[in-house]
Amino acid sequence: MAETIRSTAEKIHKLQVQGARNIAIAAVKAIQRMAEQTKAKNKAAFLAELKEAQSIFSASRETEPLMRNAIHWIITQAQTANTEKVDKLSQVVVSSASQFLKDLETSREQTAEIGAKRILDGSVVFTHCHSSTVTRLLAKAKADGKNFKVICTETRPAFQGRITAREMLELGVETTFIVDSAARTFMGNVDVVIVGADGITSEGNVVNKIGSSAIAVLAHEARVPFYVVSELLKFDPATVSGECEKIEQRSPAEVWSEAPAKLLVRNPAFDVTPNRYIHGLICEEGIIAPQSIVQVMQRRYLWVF
Ligand code: RUB
Repeated sequence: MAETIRSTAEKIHKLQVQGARNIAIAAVKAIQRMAEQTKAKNKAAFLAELKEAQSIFSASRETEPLMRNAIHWIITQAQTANTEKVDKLSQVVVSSASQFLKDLETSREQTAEIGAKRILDGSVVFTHCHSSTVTRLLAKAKADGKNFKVICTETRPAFQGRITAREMLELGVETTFIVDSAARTFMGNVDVVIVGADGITSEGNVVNKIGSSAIAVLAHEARVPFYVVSELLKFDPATVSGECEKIEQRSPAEVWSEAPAKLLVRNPAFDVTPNRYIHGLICEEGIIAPQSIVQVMQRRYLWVF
């Protein structure tokens, strides 16, 4: 297998690349490079290389439907291409990967444009973890001239909240950084909660960084709207046929590297926020009810099913 696939998958697994979008982008670019450098002798061998890359990336982080959808789309373009020539198939992969990345960028810009309107001047925005989709939305709100403050959690155990905090400070946004367990203490002063997503199920439940569902319940208790910002392609089509989204279980050492022997340390990376706690799903389609996700996907991205 191409070195570029293995090394990218390792970076993804180790969180050197984090967040669903960045993970999908890294995987798509690696597949693009692999296609450019392929030494496959025929179409079957070329498709086998792509399939192997697909399973390596799927195993690198298992709760990443955007990455899976992206790879599925690219492989389908190669499979259905009306050619047996490897150099032509390589071109198909390279150009469909570029198209995918371009469309993903467009979706994020549309999403930011729509969501920024929900950031009111003078408001306090609460976020959790680091979502590049959320920070793009907040950058757009700032560029639109909105003045707002951000409260962000540190996000144990991997501290992705520090990335968010730094990005907010770079934008010139007054930012307060709190431990995850302080969320309820601060929720009373919050106007809106916005988090990203790793996955969206067929019921419109949202899989995101561990702790998101607790924050959603706190927002509900405090009557604060809780929005999820996500490209529609984070939808997982397997959930339609009854599969549950797999929740990645990470190494206990990330939580406590020198934990006492016999102590059971658990480290789920994500949790599921039920749709009833979600005020709206901000996506390239607009702000939609999470429960309408299957209908919207059937209309816009039928190929994922
Ligand atoms: C990151 C996380 C982010 C989503 C969305 O978890 O939960 O909220 O991935 O991010 P991790 P984006 O750090 O474990 O990857 O909007 O950038 O896709």
